[in-house]
Amino acid sequence: MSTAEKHPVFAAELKADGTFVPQSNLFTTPFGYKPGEHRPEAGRYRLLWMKACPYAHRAVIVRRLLGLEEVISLGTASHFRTEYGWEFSLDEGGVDPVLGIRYIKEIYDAGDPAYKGRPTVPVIVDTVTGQGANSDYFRLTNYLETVWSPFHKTGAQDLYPQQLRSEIDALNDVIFRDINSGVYKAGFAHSQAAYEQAYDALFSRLDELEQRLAHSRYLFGDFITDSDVRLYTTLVRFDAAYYPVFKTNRNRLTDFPNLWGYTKDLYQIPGFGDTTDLAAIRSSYHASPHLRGFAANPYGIYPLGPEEQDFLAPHRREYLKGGYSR
Ligand SMILES: N[C@@H](CCC(=O)N[C@@H](CS)C(=O)NCC(=O)O)C(=O)O
Repeated sequence: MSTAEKHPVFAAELKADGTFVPQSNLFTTPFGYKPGEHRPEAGRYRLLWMKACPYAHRAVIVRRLLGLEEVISLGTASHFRTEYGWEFSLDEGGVDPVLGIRYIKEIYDAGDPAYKGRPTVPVIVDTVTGQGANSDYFRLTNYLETVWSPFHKTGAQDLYPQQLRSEIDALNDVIFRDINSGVYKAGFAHSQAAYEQAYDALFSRLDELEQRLAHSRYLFGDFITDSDVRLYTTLVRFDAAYYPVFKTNRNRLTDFPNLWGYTKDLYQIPGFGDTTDLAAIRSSYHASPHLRGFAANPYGIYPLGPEEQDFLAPHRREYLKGGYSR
């Protein structure tokens, strides 16, 4: 495809050299307790997601790990994109039962009637005003981990420990640039050079993390942090979606012994595997109308593997008690 024939959904985000540069977020007012911020409040906010999206999935995992299910409600759009974007077709009557909306686009249109970007998930909506509160997919988990702490369940783990924040932030930046967004930069590239650049950066970063995880059960030791959630949501989609559809195929996740064991380990922890819908992931990336062209999939066939049993196999990482070397 030449750069003259840009993909209709992503056209605004494709540069002249064929590079994919994601749009910026519409709802960016932080959660917090200062004037002008969205004050955390139990029962007021609703997180909207669709199950195939790695960025939305990480907010859903953190919500579960921190025990915020009763505090922030969850609305689930279908993982098949319509011409108007994500639709609540899984719900009775095709509308979100709390917000009464049919499309996530309605939240974006209400926030900015002139909005021309893609209406994306995750987005947290204020159910009192019906307005979008925050769609900052990069920071959303950090808000849940910090300013939402008065609402965490008793004994919730600290996913963003104060003394590690600068290291977590630095690692999150490279995980985002080369891995989370890296697979999209490869998949949505409209030039060979842009694809190869993203592919090389992705696999050199995965090689680096493969080494890091040889001696450390999780990225920072024997405890889970925000960085593990971010890495997991891309890895668990890798062989099902990115390898075949986005052509990130130097090798599969299962060819990296440590990254594969690490992904199974996380999958088997409540909050990770039980929020991962492999069937939704497989069918969305392969057969959602807006992605079919990337997989040259004119008939919308989607694959049956990998399956849950693959992720439930023994990982044998329990003996790794930490020891990640800085
Ligand atoms: N909010 C970010 C990232 C989140 C994102 O890309 N979400 C995807 C799903 S993973 C989405 O909602 N896409 C909507 C669409 O493509 O229309 C963005 O605007 O690019």
